[in-house]
Amino acid sequence: QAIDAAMQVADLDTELTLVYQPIVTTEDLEPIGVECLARWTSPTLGEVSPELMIASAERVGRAREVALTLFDTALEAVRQLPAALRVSFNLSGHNLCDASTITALLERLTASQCDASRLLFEITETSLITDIDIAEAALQRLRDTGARIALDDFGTGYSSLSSLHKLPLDMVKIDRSFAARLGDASGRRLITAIRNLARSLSLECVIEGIETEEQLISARLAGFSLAQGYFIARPMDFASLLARLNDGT
Ligand code: G
Ligand code: G
Ligand code: MN
Ligand code: NA
Repeated sequence: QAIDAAMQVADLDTELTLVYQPIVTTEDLEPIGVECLARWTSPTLGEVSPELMIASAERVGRAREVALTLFDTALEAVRQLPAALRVSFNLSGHNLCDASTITALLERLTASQCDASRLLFEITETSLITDIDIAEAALQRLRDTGARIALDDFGTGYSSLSSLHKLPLDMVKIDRSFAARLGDASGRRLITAIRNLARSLSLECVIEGIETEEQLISARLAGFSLAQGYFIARPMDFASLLARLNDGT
């Protein structure tokens, strides 16, 4: 496969970057954090989606290297952003289930002297399926630093409902497929029920994929205080993020 050939020889330091998407309060659209999203520009293939990039890195044995390269960039962002902003970093199931990857991430975190409580690790429900005990141990190690854990794409998996209460979690991110259903009454009831479930477990809740003003208003009415999506802000490079934060818009 061309993608694996390109990944095998990729210069990760120069070909991988992060873009940043604000997470804001629904009340006044004030950013409370940013999610880091990977971008790979291959000299031979051009832009490759993060899903394909991550899958290829796993196939060619570079998943740990990719995670660590991106994490260094995320820690640099933590250093440069206002202390009130939390920085979310996505971890794949492969990363989570490899204890030496977690060890290496923790070493980078310590060496950076960043305040770990400003970091949030996002994991998906599907990443928990392979081995829930190993994943749980990894989450505990990450959380022991003071970093927080968010369950991403919430509502699309099927493993988590039974294990939700025993996992060390701080936040759930409601999958963007639900935001599209804010327009109809039955969708709103479903979304409100999910939010109530999160609330009863004392989990913070972000609704993702807000693409219109109507969806933002409905999300606010449904009791969501945090949101993310194209209507609020698209993922952007670091310079654009700083400009936007300084703008106050
Ligand atoms: O940025 P975009 O919407 O194209 O991301 C597509 C998918 O890739 C999302 O599910 C997102 O969580 C995932 N993704 C983006 N960046 C990273 C990353 O740095 N690590 C991992 N594991 N997944 C990522
Ligand atoms: O799985 P995860 O939540 O990490 O995925 C984040 C991905 O969702 C990013 O690739 C980002 O580009 C994309 N995304 C962010 N906001 C929106 C949105 O409002 N609509 C859609 N369709 N995608 C979004
Ligand atoms: Mn995410
Ligand atoms: Na998500």
